[in-house]
Amino acid sequence: MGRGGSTRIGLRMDTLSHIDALNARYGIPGVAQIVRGNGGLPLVRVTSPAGSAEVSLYGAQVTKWKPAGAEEVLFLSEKSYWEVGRAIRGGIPVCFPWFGDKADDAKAPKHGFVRTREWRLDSLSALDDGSVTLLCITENDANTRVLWPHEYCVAYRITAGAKLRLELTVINRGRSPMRFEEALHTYLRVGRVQDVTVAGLAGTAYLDKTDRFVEKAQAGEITITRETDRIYLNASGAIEVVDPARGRTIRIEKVNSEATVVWNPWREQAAKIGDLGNDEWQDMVCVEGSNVQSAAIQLDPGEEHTMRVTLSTGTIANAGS
Ligand code: TA6
Repeated sequence: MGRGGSTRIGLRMDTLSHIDALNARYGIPGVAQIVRGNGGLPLVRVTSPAGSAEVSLYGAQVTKWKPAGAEEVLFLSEKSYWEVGRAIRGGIPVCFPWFGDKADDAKAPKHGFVRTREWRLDSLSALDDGSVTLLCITENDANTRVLWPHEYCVAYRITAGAKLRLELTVINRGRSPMRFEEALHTYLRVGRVQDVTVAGLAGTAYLDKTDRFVEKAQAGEITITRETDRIYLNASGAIEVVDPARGRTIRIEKVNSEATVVWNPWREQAAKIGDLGNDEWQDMVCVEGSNVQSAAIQLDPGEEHTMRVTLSTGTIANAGS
């Protein structure tokens, strides 16, 4: 290439920002763009015939998803921080390689460190059924090794359309066995949490985080009547969140996920969460496909594991009648 040509290209690359460069490479006109989201964080905005969605590359966090013709499914706090170093409050944070506090280090970041890192966008494409699929990747580096001494690759495929399909693959690239926890910490948007039923866990044992992790048995379906923070074990089946105020159900189907976390902070705990608006606790319930506690995953060198969570919505027959 002649001198003038390379200079021109050099100048263009200098002036293109990181986000513009991502959009030039991966954007699909009219279907998916990479734009500056809140706080200037890179955001993949999907507007496909089957549904719309937003995914922040910071944390590979789905922050919005709406099947065509339906209402928004995910809760996103009006007071969320959009700052590097802090997790986005709402949508679907990815928790890895531990869940909650790190067992041997109380100062380590809660829920691991991948929700507060920018992930690499690896591919973005439109599918024949009108949905859009993207692959985000995060890998170990010098910073992660300080917190967790393993070599890994996490590849997260997000497919947004009439359904939202989430596939989290973890690969052990090191030379020793690797044990980790993972959770897709899904904040569901509900009409009034006090009216909601979380169905599908009746009879299942859970660890009650509000009561020193004491193991209890779930009697009947779950209703939220106070602070609820539970890890259901041996809970690989589908869950249905029945939301009479919005006249809809949200179904959560899981593959290779043995634990399900259900969380609502209720009034008093919510007041201590700086990035949750007044009374917003009533608008959300978290139902989290996960492998945590006794369901943590162990991988030998070279092995990989994929957990899949699929969300879909339905209407409640005779809602409002
Ligand atoms: O998934 C439930 C939980 O572990 C709760 O204990 C609660 O603290 C919540 O996650 C939110 O955690 P965060 O670090 O995002 O404030």
